Amino acid sequence: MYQSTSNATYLNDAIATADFAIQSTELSTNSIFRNEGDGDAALFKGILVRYLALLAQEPAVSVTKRNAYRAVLEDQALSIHTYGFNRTHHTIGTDWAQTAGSSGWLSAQLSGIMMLEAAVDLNFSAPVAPVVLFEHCSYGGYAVPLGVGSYTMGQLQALGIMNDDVSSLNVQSGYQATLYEHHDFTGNSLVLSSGDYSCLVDNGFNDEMSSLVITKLGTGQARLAISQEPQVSHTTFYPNPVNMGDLLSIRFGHNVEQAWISLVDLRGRRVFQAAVKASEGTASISTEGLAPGTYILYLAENGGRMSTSKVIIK
Ligand SMILES: [Ca+2]
Ligand SMILES: [Ca+2]
Repeated sequence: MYQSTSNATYLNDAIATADFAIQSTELSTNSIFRNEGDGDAALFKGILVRYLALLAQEPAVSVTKRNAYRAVLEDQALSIHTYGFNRTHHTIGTDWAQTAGSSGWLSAQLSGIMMLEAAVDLNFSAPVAPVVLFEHCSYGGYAVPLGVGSYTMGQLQALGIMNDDVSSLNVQSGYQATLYEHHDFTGNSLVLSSGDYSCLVDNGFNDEMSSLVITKLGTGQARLAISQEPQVSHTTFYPNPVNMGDLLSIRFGHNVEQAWISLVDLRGRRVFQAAVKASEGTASISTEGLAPGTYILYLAENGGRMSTSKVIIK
C-alpha cells in the first residue's frame, strides 16, 4: 500500500510489524523462525520472509533496518541450505533447522522455496555494485561500492577513498577495473577483470591507486574516453533542505534503473551509502539517523553518469 500511495504511515506500520517479528523470542529459536506445524500454518513463514525481503530492498527504509532484515533472512537461507533441505528428495520441511523427510506438506515446501527465492533476490553472495574498493587487504577497513564510470583522485576522495590507500577490491562478472598510479589516469596502470583481489601487494599495486576507470564489458570502448569529464545529468533532489528523518526524493533526468548514492559531510566523512532502484524515474532515501547539516550527495548511475549535489538536512 505504501508503494501505491506513497503514504509513509503504511510503511511505518510494516516496519513496526517486521521489527516485532524479528525481535520476538516467541517466533524464533536461535535466530531461526520456529516450526509452525503443518497444514496452512506452515505457509506463514513464507509470507513473513516475502515481505521482509521487500522491506530489505525498499530505499525508503533506513540502511540500519534494511541490513537487520537482510541479516535475519540470510540466517534463514543459510539454515535451509545447511540443515533444512533434503538433497535426496528435494524437500523442505516445517522446521528449517532440521533435515526434511522424504515427503511433507506442500505449504511447508512453498515457504522454503519462497525463502530461497528471496535469497536470490537479495543476492546474498555478491556485493551490490560492479566494483567494491577496500582500504586494507582481505577486504578490511572502509568499503566503498562504485558504479561504472571514470573517477579522478578528487572524485574518489569525495567518496571517502583516500589517495594511495586501496588494498583490495572485488570486480563483478561482466565488468573491468583499470587502476592508475596518478590522479589523472596516468602513470602505471593495472587492468583487473572480474574476480576477487584480496591483496594488491600480490599485483604490485598496494596503496598506489590514485584514479580509476570502471567499464562494463561488451558495450564497446566508448566509455574508455577517460579524458572526458563524466556527463552531468539533470537529476534533481527534493525537498532540499529536507527535514531530518524525512524522505529525500530523487527525480532522474533520464532512464535509469539503479544508482548508488553516497552522502559525505563537509569534513569528508561518508555518512551514508545505498543502492537505489528507480521506479517511474524517481527513488527516495531515508534521512533517519543523519545529523542536521550540509552534505555533498554523490550519485553514480548504472550507465556511468555521475552527479553531485549539495543537500541540506535541517
Ligand atoms: Ca591500504
Ligand atoms: Ca598514486
